[in-house]
Amino acid sequence: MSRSWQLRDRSLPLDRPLVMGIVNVTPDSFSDGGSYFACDAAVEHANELLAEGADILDIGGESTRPQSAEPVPVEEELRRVLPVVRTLAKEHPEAIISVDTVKAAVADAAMQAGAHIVNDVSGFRLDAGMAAVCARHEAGVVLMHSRGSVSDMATYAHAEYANFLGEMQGELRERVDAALTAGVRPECIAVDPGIGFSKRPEHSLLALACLDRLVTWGFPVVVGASRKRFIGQLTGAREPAQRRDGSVGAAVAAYDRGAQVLRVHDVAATRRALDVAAAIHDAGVASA
Ligand code: HH2
Repeated sequence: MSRSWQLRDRSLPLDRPLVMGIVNVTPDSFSDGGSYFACDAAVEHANELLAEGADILDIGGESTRPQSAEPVPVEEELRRVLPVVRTLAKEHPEAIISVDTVKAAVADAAMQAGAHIVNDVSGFRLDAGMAAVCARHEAGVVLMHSRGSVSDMATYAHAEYANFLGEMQGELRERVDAALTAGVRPECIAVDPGIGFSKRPEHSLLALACLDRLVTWGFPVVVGASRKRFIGQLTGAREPAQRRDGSVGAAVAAYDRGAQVLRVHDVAATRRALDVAAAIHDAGVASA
């Protein structure tokens, strides 16, 4: 099946696994830096990820990490994200730029600055204006499953399920239907089960194991398992930065179950692993 994902004036073919490289612009991670240094460092990091084979750059100015998930005011998020989007759009006009935000004002400004995708970890739940902004710009959208607010969506505060797969898929489907009703074109939509978001490790494993159920909806499937807690638990790697090998394993397993976009920190390793997995997949298709 050769399809594509529509992103404003771009059409991204889905005939090979796509790597979405993570670029965080959170000045707290650049301890002594003001926004200028955070921007510089983010652009440099993005340049490295492109050289390593990233297909999409995902720029985020608000963390959902449990230990640092303070909501960021809209002006501050704009101050962090916009200079990076503008610089990358100018320096790499061919690059596909995604903005990781739950705020319509940030999405709108990022589109005007040259971004192509809105990656909303709330699936348009947290800002009533988000769907209209995305529809107006004909942006590519990633609708991710989560529950709760930015502050608690990556915790276990809402991780209670009677029937995990049924509830997760039902809630995500509601977000897809809301986007369609608001005028987002189906060919612009991708879905994401939200690994680690309002999910205990067993939920994340089940979401990955049963990814094929989301794939049958016909939208591209995005998976962001990179460096997440369940990988730390499975591999014993306490520090997120030590979780590369486990993350590559998760990316390959997700691709094997039909995911087309893998959101990762370690682009080079994931790219190489996915190229091998894709060659094996294609050889199987060719011989069938
Ligand atoms: N996970 C995080 C952020 N954005 N977007 C999508 N589509 N899917 C994900 O799984 C996803 C996401 C996790 O965010 P955070 O904990 O802030 O860390 P990082 O951005 O370094 O992954």
